[in-house]
Amino acid sequence: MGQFRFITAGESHGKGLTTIVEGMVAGLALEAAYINKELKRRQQGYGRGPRMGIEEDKAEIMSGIRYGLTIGSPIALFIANRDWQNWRETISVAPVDREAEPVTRPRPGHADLAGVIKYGLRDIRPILERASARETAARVAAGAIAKRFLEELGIAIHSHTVAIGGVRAPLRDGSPRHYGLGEASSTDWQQVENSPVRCADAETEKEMIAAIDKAKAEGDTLGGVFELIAAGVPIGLGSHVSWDRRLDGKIAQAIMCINAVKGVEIGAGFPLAGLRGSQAHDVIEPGPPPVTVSLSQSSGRAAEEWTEKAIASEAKQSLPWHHATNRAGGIEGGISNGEDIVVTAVVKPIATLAKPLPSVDLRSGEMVNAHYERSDVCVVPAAGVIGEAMLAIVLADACLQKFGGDNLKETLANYRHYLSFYVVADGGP
Ligand code: EPS
Repeated sequence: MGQFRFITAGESHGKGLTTIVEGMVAGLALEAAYINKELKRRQQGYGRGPRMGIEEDKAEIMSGIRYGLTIGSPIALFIANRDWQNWRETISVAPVDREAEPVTRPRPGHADLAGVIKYGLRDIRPILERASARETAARVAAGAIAKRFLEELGIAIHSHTVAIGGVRAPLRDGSPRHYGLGEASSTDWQQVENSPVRCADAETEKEMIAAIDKAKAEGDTLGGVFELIAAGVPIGLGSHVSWDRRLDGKIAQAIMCINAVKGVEIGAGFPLAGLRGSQAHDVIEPGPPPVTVSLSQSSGRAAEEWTEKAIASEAKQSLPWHHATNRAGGIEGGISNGEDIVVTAVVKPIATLAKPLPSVDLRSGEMVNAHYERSDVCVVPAAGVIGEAMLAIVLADACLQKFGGDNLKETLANYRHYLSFYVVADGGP
């Protein structure tokens, strides 16, 4: 990561989570309420466990903001763990008289076993505390800052649940997923926000809820698939020139590193394997692109406030060509091509089972059931919100690398200047 970076710290049942975000420009309007809204979205979702009833995630801004505006210095955020009150002895920073009983029954599919060996511990507790998806609250807080910045450039990011267990949402407008242009404009995002499983299709939503209920009753867990869409992305983020500058590579890493994610696709993804070259690509046609995204659609802001979005949209309209489809998911040769960026991720069923899988006790070497305290049944809806945060972080970083600037006005001026010569240059090498 380059211009825009962040690091998180904190154990799941420790005092709280800390994140430090570095590289954000000065002059960006940012309030805790904006970050807290994102934190709340992550906490919702049908299938979460009892822990979410305890926590009410709120970010305390410790630095980097003055009078509601960023000042260019690192932004430190703290999110308290309410549950820490119940774990003060177990997660004590200072030595205690009587240490907690060690966790010695590793859960298949979790970091438990490889973690204790790697870190030379006899207790799995420190591994599971940090491997816990609790850490993703800090990522969502960092991602909210990236999202706020991208809004200024007219870029909006959405997510929705495509599948839970074996239940799959129908394809939009009957066409194969990812193939249409203007994905963001063809989904009812308000409906997604209102859905407990973050799925816009009411019938599928019911089936997903029933599947979660069934898995819960049977002491099991469910995985699924979420989709991310970034709309309003300019042409030219990332680069084909070096492996580590390719935008799709950066996105894949940022999404794959979300807890429980086991697969990432960009655009048409894995089904491309079965297609011929003549079917797999997005034909370039003459004439300006069709207008697909209405200016006020992606957020609650009025159309006239979306100055940058309007400018970007106008710049796109000035091009003498357009893509007929979006199988590439908005990225060709590691460079954003101006279409919606479409990313899909597979979330495995989480490894903590109420009816635990067989394991081996690390102390006795005997066969036992894996460790269980309590857990979620399905985290796919929450994973989509975390995916939005990670995608926002990658895109904010890519925008800052491309357009630079130390204050927002400077960045926006650079952005407008770039858009002003969007049209293919005449002459040159
Ligand atoms: C998690 C186990 C559960 C989840 C937790 C992730 O927590 P606990 O062990 O306290 O019941 O609720 O997720 C969160 C706390 C969160 O904020 O998302 C795990 O083992 O990964």
